[in-house]
Amino acid sequence: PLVTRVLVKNLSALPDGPVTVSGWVDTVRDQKKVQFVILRDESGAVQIVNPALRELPEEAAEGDAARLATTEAISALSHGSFITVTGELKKDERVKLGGLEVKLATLDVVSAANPEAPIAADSSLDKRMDWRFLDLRQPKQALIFRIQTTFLHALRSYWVENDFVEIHTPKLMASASESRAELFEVEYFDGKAYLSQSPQFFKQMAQPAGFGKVFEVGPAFRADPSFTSRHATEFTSVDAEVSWIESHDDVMKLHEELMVAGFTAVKAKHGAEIQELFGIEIEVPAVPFPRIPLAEAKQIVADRGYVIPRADDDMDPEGERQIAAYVKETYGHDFVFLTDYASSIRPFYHMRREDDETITNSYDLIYNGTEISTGAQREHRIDVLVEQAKDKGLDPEELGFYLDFFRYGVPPHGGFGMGLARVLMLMLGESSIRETTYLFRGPTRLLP
Ligand code: AMO
Repeated sequence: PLVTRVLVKNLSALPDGPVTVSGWVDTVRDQKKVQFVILRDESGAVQIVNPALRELPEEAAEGDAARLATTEAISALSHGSFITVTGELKKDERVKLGGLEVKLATLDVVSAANPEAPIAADSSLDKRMDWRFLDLRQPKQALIFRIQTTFLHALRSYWVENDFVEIHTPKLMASASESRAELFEVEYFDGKAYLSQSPQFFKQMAQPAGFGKVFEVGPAFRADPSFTSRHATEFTSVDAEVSWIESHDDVMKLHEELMVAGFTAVKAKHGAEIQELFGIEIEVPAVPFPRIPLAEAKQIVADRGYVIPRADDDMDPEGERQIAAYVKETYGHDFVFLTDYASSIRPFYHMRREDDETITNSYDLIYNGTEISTGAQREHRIDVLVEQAKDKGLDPEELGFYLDFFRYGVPPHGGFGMGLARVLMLMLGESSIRETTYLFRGPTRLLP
């Protein structure tokens, strides 16, 4: 049977008496007469106390040999070893750590740790990535993934309550799903396959399939060689796609409701811990989020004295920071939808405006100064879609399977894709998505 251990956080609710706790050795204070071990499990830390017996008295009592062995075992404990302790729980207000301690009866060193720890608190991020499992033992790092769980759970609850269908689209593809430039090619028997860059085509497929509303949380791959703090070669993409929209505004409404659901749950469950470990007060964003057409946003940024250096029509990272600062000052909001991106910089499947085909019905969601998401209404009229594909230099032949979706009755639809690690990075004020990705993948990182 499994050891019936008690989680450290639950000790305070127990009466004084016998308990079993298991966890990792945090620190050992090995004093002559008494030994203290701070034991940490996934829920917290507790002090273990052991009256030391350094040598056998001439007239040794029964159990003295065992006490001597335990004392020596504690002296030899290395940081990070996994131990199980049985003993007597005793409340004691003088104990700073949780107002209780466990007086040790037996010690079982289940799995000893090498005494030389490969990383310390001040190790470089790269070194910490090398030893990610040890890095994740720190309560602050572990909290990130509890927050992620809560956030995604809230999104899922929203989706389930609102009748969405969960889909799992293939990650092996016969063609690109976004830009060809960022495509990973893999050998596929006698031919080639490509790793999926986005569930884009297949979440759209669910619309003519009659699913109505779908979502997916899954991996996306981008052969992006850059080493920025916000790019990974593999990331978790949070996608939604819905039928019967009138414009991208309906997608934005869905998007902001989801963010409110996610942030509300995170604040309720982890607000205090986030305050303590990250020094950040989680704010549930007010709806509607500000919406600013891109052209206007660029003018605002220019008026603030920042000239976007790129010749094309996109917003660069500094421009995103500038517009976010403006929105924060003007509306007190951390989120902003930038809308109406130029057709020239958007994929062929974005619907273009009826009155101005140089503009798409699309948006980017910026949070604390960084893009976390792209969304759009899709072009569902086959003739227009084919023209737009050609306009982008794409071969309609190669897109055949996708174009067929639009030849047998497809409702107007739209959706968005959002980078999960980016949301967490910006929510927690972290400087890189390496911190908020369980195991980061980048141009020079495939291990562990
Ligand atoms: P896009 O390419 O803008 O849109 O990606 C959507 C969101 O995914 C995240 N993201 C990344 N995160 C980490 N590393 C990367 N290399 C990376 N690339 C993208 C970002 C980005 O905002 N199919 C469309 C979405 C849609 O229209 O539904 C798409 O993939 O947070």
